[in-house]
Amino acid sequence: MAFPILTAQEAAEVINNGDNLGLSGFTAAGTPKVVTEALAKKAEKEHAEGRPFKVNIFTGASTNDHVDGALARANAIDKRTPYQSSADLRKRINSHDANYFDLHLSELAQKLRYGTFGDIDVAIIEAAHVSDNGEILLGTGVGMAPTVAKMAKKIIIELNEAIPTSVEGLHDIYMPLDPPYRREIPIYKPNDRIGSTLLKVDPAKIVGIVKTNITDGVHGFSPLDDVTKQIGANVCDFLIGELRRGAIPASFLPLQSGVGNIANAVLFGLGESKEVPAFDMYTEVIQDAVVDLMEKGKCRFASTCSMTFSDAKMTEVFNNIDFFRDKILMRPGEISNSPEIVRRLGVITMNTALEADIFGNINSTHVVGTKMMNGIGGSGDFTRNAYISIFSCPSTAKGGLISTIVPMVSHLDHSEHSVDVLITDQGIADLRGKSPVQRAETIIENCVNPEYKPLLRDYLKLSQAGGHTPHSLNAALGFHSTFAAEGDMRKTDWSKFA
Ligand code: 0RQ
Repeated sequence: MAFPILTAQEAAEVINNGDNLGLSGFTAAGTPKVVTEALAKKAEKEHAEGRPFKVNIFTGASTNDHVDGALARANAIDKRTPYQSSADLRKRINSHDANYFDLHLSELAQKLRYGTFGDIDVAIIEAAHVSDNGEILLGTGVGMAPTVAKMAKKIIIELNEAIPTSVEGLHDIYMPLDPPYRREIPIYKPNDRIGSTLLKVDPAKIVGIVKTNITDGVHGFSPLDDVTKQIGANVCDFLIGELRRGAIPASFLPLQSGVGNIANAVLFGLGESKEVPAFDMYTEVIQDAVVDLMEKGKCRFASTCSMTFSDAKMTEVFNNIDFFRDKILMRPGEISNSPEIVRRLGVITMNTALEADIFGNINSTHVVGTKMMNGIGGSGDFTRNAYISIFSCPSTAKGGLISTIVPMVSHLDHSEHSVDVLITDQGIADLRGKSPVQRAETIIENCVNPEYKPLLRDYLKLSQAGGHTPHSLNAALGFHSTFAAEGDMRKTDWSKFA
């Protein structure tokens, strides 16, 4: 092999304080696993000797504990974008130890190429194979690998022997031209292949190969609880209703679904439905449920950025790879999440809210308005350009102490203009074509938990004089301030906000 074999520690020595690091992968899938652990140890040693050591991390989406967890625990992250889901990093972000900025996933690769955030000093790319001339067979996720490999001054390959080379053919590597030379991205059907199966990099930039044998370590799903099942059933009922009235073509449309138990429940419900025909997905992540749907013939094809499967499911897929070869294409995030393609294909999008307000604005990211949860992820890329955009969430959180439907969202990620339908365990609010007051009435009657309905009906009365989108500016965040003071939004007393 043309490239030196390095230990993770030797590879970490290539990385300096203040470097911009670009990583392959999207979620835990396809994300490096050993060099960042060694880097965290190096940072701890530097800190112990009184020297500063932090790096800036640019990735496709969230990562894994080997990256965000290890580096956050070592307090070795300065800038971080565009999405994360690590409890340790979340603490660093909310205490201002790490400077996180939240970004639509489709935008980061192009913003890097535009020069917005400076150079990429080192790219760490997980691979199933690399040839002497620099052709890389990526692993279970792509993320921003093409862009960071192109921009990086140095490339470290993590050659992961847990990934069989039979994954060749599942990737579709394509990089759009940048303005002012940009043309359309030529995807007209979800399964149109537009790029190459391998990522070609300049071999002179590869400083070495670190061998690993570590799986992505994605956990399986917990059994669906009644609330999640009910949300899934409500989303299915809505989609079947649209199909029956002809608002969705009989051949159906491609689906995007976010991550987590609700997305899993929705896909499970669609798989069970006799009325929903076999469908395609144009999405950013596929999880275990999609494998089952493919095996049942219900999902024909999925365009994605990663295969975020549990280890058991991944083994099943690797063992039966020829069955999946024409059913999955993994693309860079700027293609899997491309607003242009989402709008062209008519993608029906399904994402999760932390909180929604009675007018249909969505907070996906900030717990009680200030504490970062994960980030906006790809939800905005899809929502804003959807054929129909759906948000769902349980009607309450923390055992009922929090109503997820509030008078005014405490942080805004998706505005009322982009949100078509809101669905909770209580029911469905179709917001399309409704004025703000009509939306509020529909959301309160159909989606709000019974314990909170009287309070929100009273809020609407209290604010009725207030114009097109009526609010009482004193009381608009009354649920949140009551929760902060008394730990229970049900104790809200509007007379205190008069
Ligand atoms: O808290 O963890 O302490 O139990 O928030 O809530 O209901 O378990 O939901 O795991 O599906 O996450 C929006 C965060 C939902 C996620 C979000 C508390 C609740 C619980 C988690 P605990 P659930 P999920 C695909 C597309 C944005 C990006 C996106 C997300 C915890 O779906 O990050 O959609 N989405 N990307 O108790 C205070 C509220 C709350 C609340 C819930 N209103 N106030 N706490 N919680 N509602 C992904 C990618 O782009 C890769």
